Amino acid sequence: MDLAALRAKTPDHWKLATAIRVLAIDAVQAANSGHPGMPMGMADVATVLFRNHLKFDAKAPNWADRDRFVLSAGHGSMLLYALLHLTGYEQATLEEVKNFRQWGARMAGHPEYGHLEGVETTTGPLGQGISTAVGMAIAEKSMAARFGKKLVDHKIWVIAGDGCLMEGISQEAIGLAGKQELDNLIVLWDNNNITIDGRVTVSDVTDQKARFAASGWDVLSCDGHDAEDIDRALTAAKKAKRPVLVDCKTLIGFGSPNKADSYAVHGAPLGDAEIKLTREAYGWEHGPFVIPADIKAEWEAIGAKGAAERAEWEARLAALPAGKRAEFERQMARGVAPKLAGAIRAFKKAQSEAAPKVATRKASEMVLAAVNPVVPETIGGSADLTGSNLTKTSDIEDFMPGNHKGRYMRYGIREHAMAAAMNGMYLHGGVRPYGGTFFCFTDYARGAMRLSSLMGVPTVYVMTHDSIGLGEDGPTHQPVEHLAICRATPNTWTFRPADVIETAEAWELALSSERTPSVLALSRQNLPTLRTKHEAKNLTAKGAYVIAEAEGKRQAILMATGSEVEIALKARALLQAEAIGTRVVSMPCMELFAAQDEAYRKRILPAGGVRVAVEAAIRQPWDRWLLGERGMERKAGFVGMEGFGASAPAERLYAEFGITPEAIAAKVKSLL
Ligand SMILES: Cc1ncc(C[n+]2csc(CCOP(=O)(O)OP(=O)(O)O)c2C)c(N)n1
Repeated sequence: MDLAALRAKTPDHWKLATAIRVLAIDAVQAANSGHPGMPMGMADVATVLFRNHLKFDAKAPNWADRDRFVLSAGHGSMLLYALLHLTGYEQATLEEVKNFRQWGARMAGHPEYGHLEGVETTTGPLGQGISTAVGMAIAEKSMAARFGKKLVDHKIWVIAGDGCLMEGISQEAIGLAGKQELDNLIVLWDNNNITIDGRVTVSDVTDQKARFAASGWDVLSCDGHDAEDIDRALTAAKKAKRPVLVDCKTLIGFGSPNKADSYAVHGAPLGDAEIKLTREAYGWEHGPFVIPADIKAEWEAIGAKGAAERAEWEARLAALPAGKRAEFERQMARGVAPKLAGAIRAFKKAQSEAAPKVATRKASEMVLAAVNPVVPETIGGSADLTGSNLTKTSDIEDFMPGNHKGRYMRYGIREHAMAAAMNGMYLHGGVRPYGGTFFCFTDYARGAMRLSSLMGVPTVYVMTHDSIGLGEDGPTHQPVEHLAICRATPNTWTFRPADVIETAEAWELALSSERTPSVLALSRQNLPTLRTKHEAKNLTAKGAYVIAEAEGKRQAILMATGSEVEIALKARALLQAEAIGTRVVSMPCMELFAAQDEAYRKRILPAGGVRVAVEAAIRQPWDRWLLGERGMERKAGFVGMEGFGASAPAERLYAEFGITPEAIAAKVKSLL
């Protein structure tokens, strides 16, 4: 690559792009860790993008109609941080750049949502960014359809590397984007043919361009170091009628005389000697972290060029009728729908009187039928299990090309991309996503579910068929460890409601949550309404509560969730018949119970007597409530699963695995 020729061809561009490169090099060197190669290689593409195409205003990082920029190749975080610093984002100070990757720094190892304005989503787990961006593109289309293009008309730009494209989730995501003809989504592929192990070709021969084309994308190419060629490709990409992949041919570690185009520059500091040589190659005469004032000023002008457009947009927003404007602002700010609480209360009142015997997945559908009409920002969906998850209500239509007012996503058999897209919808603003699959297949969605928790994105996961209670489909479909996994994940509410009332309460909490995602583990089998006396208060909000008090002297406490609460209540009847006073505690959400003060927890789980937990899943999460919290090992027992399930009708499985009222009663008596 002839650096001198490139420099001579577009000298202004060269200075701007080199400023990114040297900041990345210096920050990685100072931190003694990080990934300089990718920022060095993609600085030219990023410079053209920010300079000529990206709609943004560095002084208003949260402007609703800004273009979104997602650095899917999150290891190249210094590319993003350098851009935010240079263009003048207030939080992205030079001090922060110098503090890259250190304790308390906004500029974390990989870009983290919520740490630094301008970081639109957390990336680093490869493939997540590009898939999250698909959700942002869907949200943009939805908002544009609901509020008009004068208010919502922007693009989602992604930089993705070979690693992002090799991850399986990327195929799920691009398939979804292609089908939806998301012409607001442009992916810039850092095609440098290098990963950590060496050349991409040591592990992959995929024709990426053919793959994207086969999935319904337009595909363009450019020389990723030639500013004019990049600009030509990006200009064309904006006019496409489908999502676009731009193949940007680049060199990793561009400009480093001894390390460019090799894996050596992917994830290690260049070292002082090589930095010196690289600076010389760039013709950059300034010391570490020094950006000459004229170059910084030029970058800040780029950061400010969207200000006028933003002012015009603000004026259009201000000119809206007050009601419409308030609704737009509420949805973008992710405020709770004002009619949600009332709808849930009315629903609970009606259902506690009607007392239906329905599966909690069906109960969830009934709740959604009450909620969707009054919460216009929900977008539901399922990974091809709509009739099983019962996630579609009759008032909402499919989201599809030509009907972006539709609020139901046909995600296809793409659990992982569904979860990532839901994160993206929420992060974009204006949408509260929920989506379903079988609880067992949370495994397939897990990478993105973890990011919901890490980012504090209150996605709602509607996970039906929550135990051996699903019956004949057998152990491949019967979750046993999944409740434990969800409960082990920080910042996750795992709800397992026992009846239609608890299901409504769980939905209310999930749709009011500001920072915590919810997993609703819902039954396939019918369950009776247990709460037949209406209480306006949301009892599920406490995580656990006494659903049946002991008569006479209390000798035992049964704790259960979901479908096992009914079984525990039957066990209680057997025990009470033998004058063994037994309390039953329903525990629909362990995390919320753990968050209550000790006085409340002690009231629900006082010391003394026998404790038995009942759940058709593994014991692990119950130990705290059995052994801790005033419990005693010799007085504690568990009735549930020890291994995988089996294929048979549900009733037979419960009998064979010993999750019955009789077995529970026997367990209690053996511990008395
Ligand atoms: C899901 C996931 N797996 C593995 C990694 C570790 N990892 C970080 S970067 C990388 C290689 C990425 O190659 P590429 O996208 O081509 O980046 P480049 O070498 O061009 O910087 C790997 C395997 C990761 N961050 N995420």
